Amino acid sequence: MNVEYDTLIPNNVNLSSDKKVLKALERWHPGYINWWNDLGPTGFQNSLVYLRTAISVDREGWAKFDYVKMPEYRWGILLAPEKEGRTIPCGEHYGDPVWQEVPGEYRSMLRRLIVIQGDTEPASIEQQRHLGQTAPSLYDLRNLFQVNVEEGRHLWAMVYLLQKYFGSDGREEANELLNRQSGSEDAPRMLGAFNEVTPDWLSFFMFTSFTDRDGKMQLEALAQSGFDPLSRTCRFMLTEEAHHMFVGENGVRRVIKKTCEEMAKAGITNPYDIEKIRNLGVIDLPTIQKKINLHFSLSLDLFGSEISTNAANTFTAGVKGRFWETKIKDDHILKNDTYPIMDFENNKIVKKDASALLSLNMRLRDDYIKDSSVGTKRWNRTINSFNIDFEMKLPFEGFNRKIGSFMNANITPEGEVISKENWNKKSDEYLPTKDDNMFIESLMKPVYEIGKFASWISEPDQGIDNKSGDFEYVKIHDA
Ligand code: BYC
Ligand code: FE
Ligand code: FE
Repeated sequence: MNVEYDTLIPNNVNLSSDKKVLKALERWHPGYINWWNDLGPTGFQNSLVYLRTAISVDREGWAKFDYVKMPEYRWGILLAPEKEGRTIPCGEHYGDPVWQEVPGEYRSMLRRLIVIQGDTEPASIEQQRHLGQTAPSLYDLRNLFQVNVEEGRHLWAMVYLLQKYFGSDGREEANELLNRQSGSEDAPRMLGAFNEVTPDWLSFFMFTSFTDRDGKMQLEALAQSGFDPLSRTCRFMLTEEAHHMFVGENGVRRVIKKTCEEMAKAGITNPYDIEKIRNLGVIDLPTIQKKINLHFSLSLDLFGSEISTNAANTFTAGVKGRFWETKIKDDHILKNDTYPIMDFENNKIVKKDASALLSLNMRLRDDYIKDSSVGTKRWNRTINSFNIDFEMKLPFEGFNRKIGSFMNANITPEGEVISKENWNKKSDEYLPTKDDNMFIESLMKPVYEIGKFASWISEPDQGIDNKSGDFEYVKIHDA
């Protein structure tokens, strides 16, 4: 599959012979660069960052590594190769050939999904924009910027679909994607978690572990779309997504490891000896658990309501499938099927069967929880290896929710329903307090020396692109 790499916008969609779309994208480009300069990473725009750039969509050798100034990153439009004979994998058009153009009846449904997906990408960059100022190492600084430029490319991916397939309203939506802003009063980003702050590096690692993993699940579901250009776009985005979750999961693991190491060195065995542990310049395990509670619950909200007609409609239309739809053994239409869901009725958690079609958000969320638990297992293996009696846990799914059945319910991370009064008394044990956040913030001092790491995080086991730990991942010019 040919990638045009000499053009302003690298692509494998033959933009040079698609003048209208090329023009629309070239018109959008300066606004994007302005947005990057205003709301992308603060500082470091002249620094040389050792980044990977997607240059092909082959499974092997799709990326190349080199020093790049971020504003000169080659944000390209790359779709995974067409699968010959691909058919619509779900819904009422099951088995029909996939669409290469947008079906008129599903136009607004598709546009809405693409806009929501597109909105999250720049939002995350805005949320992370100040983190470069406090990076714990050059290695981590580079990883932050890698995630940032790729989320920028994901925005390009959605903007291409809007410009190519949705005419003038697509162009308007593309502009709006640069106008909304994370946390803004007047024009906030569309989904809750993308208006929260990411004030410190532990939050960043939690975000990339849990919120980027929602990205993975949603992209997997959209990769099943009967609208083939969306499917192909998402399939290629997933290639990049794996690294984002690696950064998060491994980041959290390195924080945990450093805490355990320092505890062992100081002879502290009680993980709740918080003051003593904090005095070692590391983050105590109970506080890390609180961060998990926060970011996991925020990310669960991103799946929408357990019972959703939107989800049923997009599935029946063949516009959005389930996680690994083609591997599931059923009729892929689900008209007569049920799915076990969890609900909150009369102040009680109940399990019941609901229409499988209406429960698709819940199903994707269940798949997400399974996927997330792999990370927690790894973290616990690290804690175990130090013989410390502590276990990280994903909180109960009804804990701290703002969307769906458990909205406003008072449920502990263990899944116990309690009174509002008790919740208010106990919430400091469940979620990071102002003090916890202030302590974490106090540790956030930049470490830009080659091969050095901040006190609260251990070195990675491996460098990037087979480079060593003391490789100069970022050559800083005017930070
Ligand atoms: N916040 O039927 P419902 C990523 C709205 S992350 C605010 O329950 P539906 C990334 C909903 O829009 C992946 N509003 O839910 C990660 C609807 O409003 P309208 C992003 C919410 O529609 C890290 C109403 O409530 N991609 O890529 O079935 C870094 C009723 O909705 C929220 C996608 O999400 C919320 N949390 O499902 C960078 C894929 N939840 O329309 C990037 C595209 C729901 O009635 N989006 N609402 O006004 C979708 O598939 C669906 O829109 C959702 C919601 C799964 C988000
Ligand atoms: Fe993304
Ligand atoms: Fe991501």
